[in-house]
Amino acid sequence: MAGEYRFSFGPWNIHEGADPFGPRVRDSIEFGKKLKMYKELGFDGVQFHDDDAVPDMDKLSPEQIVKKAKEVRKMLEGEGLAAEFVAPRLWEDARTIDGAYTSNDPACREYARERSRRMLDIAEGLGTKLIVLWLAREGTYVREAKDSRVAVDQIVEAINDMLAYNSEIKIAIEPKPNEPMDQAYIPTTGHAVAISFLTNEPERVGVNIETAHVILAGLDPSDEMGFALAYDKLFTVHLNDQNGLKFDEDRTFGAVDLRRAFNQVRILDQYDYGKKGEFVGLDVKAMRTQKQEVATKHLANSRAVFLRLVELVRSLDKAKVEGLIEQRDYEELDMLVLDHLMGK
Ligand code: 3MF
Ligand code: MG
Repeated sequence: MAGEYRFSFGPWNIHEGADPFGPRVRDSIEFGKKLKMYKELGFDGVQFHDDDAVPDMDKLSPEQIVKKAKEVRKMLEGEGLAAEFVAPRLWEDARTIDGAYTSNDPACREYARERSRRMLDIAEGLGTKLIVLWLAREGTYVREAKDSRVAVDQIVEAINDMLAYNSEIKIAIEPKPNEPMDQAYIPTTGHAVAISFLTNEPERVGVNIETAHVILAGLDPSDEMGFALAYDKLFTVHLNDQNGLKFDEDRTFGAVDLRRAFNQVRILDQYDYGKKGEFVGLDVKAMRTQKQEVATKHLANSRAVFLRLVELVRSLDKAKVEGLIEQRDYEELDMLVLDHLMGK
């Protein structure tokens, strides 16, 4: 069954534990060493920010960037890995303080568009056609500071620019309602799907649904996945877990609400997610309390939970489910699922 699914994570998922209130608590692990951990942990795909692949890319020429990306591709091949996607990191540079594509400063907007083109060169060098767009700072703290009508046009133009620059790539928007912004412009799956239809090539623009982000929006992750699947726009997922409306926790998949995880696996498995080459992507963070030697357990555990839940999804008595739906006995259906998850 593991063979039916391929899993991926990003190098940022093995991290040092710094948070806004305290410094790192674990040593950094060099990129090459992280790559060696992928297969051991059961993973085949690597998710990238552009500068995970090409550090300090803003100081390099386009040719140097491509050369470096191709070297990383060789490293991946050496480990039997593939790049799943590349995402432009548009939230750390001083020119993205006020947003990237929606910054009020035209020179900063141009930086974001240029950086996005270099990111596409990196994707090409790494050999992936999937781009993820987490629109981190496209939003406001103060509503009057930007025009939300104009912001949509600016995001659409930036996406059109990328679609035209490389005719083979597909873009998965990763919606998130808040953090770092108070209000983000593309907060949910519905917004991302809607914006795809404003672009020049809607079929090339879809979504990356992250469990925690959906929960932060007060919605249900499996229902959001169903919505995206209905539009054929679930290009990838960022599975994790989240305990209510707090900071983005990126907990181990299923660790907070096993039934909510079960329902995500259920809809993915039911609708053949992965059969067109999609990875089961994780975006999970080791807790700050975790010691160095065991700070990758969140990855192996998330994968193990996913695979156990595939078994539970497939062994749920479908005839019983249908019978209870027929009788409209949803209390009994509730109990059937609970018993199943409790191993009865
Ligand atoms: C933020 C995220 C990000 C994105 C990543 C890829 C750091 O909440 O989830 O992870 O997933 O940048 O776009
Ligand atoms: Mg994510």
